[in-house]
Amino acid sequence: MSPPAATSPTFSVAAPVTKLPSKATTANDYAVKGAQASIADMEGNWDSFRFAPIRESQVSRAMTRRYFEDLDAHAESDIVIVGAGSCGLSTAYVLANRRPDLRITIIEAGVAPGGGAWLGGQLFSAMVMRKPADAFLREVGVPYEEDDTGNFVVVKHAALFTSTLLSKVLAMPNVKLFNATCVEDLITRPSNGQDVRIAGVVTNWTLVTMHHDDQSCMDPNTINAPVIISTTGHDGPMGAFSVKRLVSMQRIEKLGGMRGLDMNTAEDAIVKNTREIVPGLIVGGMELSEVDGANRMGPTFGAMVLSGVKAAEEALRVFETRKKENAV
Ligand code: 48N
Repeated sequence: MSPPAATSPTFSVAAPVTKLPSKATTANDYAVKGAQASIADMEGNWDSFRFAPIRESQVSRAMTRRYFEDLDAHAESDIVIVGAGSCGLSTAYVLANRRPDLRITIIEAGVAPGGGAWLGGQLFSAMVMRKPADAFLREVGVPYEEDDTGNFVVVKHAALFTSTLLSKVLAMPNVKLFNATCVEDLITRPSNGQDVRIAGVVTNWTLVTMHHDDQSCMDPNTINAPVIISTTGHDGPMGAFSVKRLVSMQRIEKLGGMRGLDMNTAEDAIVKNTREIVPGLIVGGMELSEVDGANRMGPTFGAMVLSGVKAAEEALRVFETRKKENAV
């Protein structure tokens, strides 16, 4: 006999109202679908203030129902972006705007997306972007100051850039961010004989991924997609994940290894060389410096956003090719 399904009392919900009684201050005043109290209704009325009623299971169901609906839908994605740093988020912003018809999935190992873009450099707040990356800031709507040289702009706090970009990306209906989730392998398909092309990602909760060595096997989950964009950076516990995995699966021979800091050389190279490294896998941002042996640029972020713009362009080219080949 199946266990009794937990049933929560169903609250009777009155017809949606557009306007609350003039001074809505009791819980019942709010607990009508569509009712919208204002802050002014509450100010000065704290003695009688109460939240609308709830049952804990309703919170659980509100979260889990949506999460697993998303997981089910995104099991087949059009494009997966690995890493929600400045490059990955810029890629997602461009892709989702240019192709609202595509199902875009972002996998971010950290609880907090944003990667290294919450601070400018050495924990200083301001973020520098060399022109013409200011064009991206204007498109996203991030305020900045022009430097007197005319060669670069400064966002007063890196978190202003990252939070603005993140809010725009998360608000897009065709984008889903799975954070605290790690890509711990790549899905492959045979391609041209002994080669393989990338056809999806293998994921696990990041906390599980971090403990494969000290726990028994904990199998992963999977997401199929014809195009993967890897922007896992060069830093942190999982930096350059995908290109390191290509070496360990002997799909590429070795990594070039990131070179010393040279802003002028580094930023042009990262943007120009953002590309499909192996069929189905595009690499951008600082992960690219590891595979190409490119210089690092240090605390300037223009290459990250414009590498994202180029990665999005490359991804759409690859996506259309795969669609023609019907290669999934
Ligand atoms: O910010 P990062 O590290 O990477 P990018 O390429 O978006 O931006 C790089 C930039 O922050 C710099 O390093 C600057 C310009 N400095 C350069 C220099 O010379 O020092 O973001 C990568 C994201 C992080 O949030 C990671 O948590 C995440 O990728 N990540 C992963 N997410 C899921 N699965 C993985 N396997 C994984 N590995 C990393």
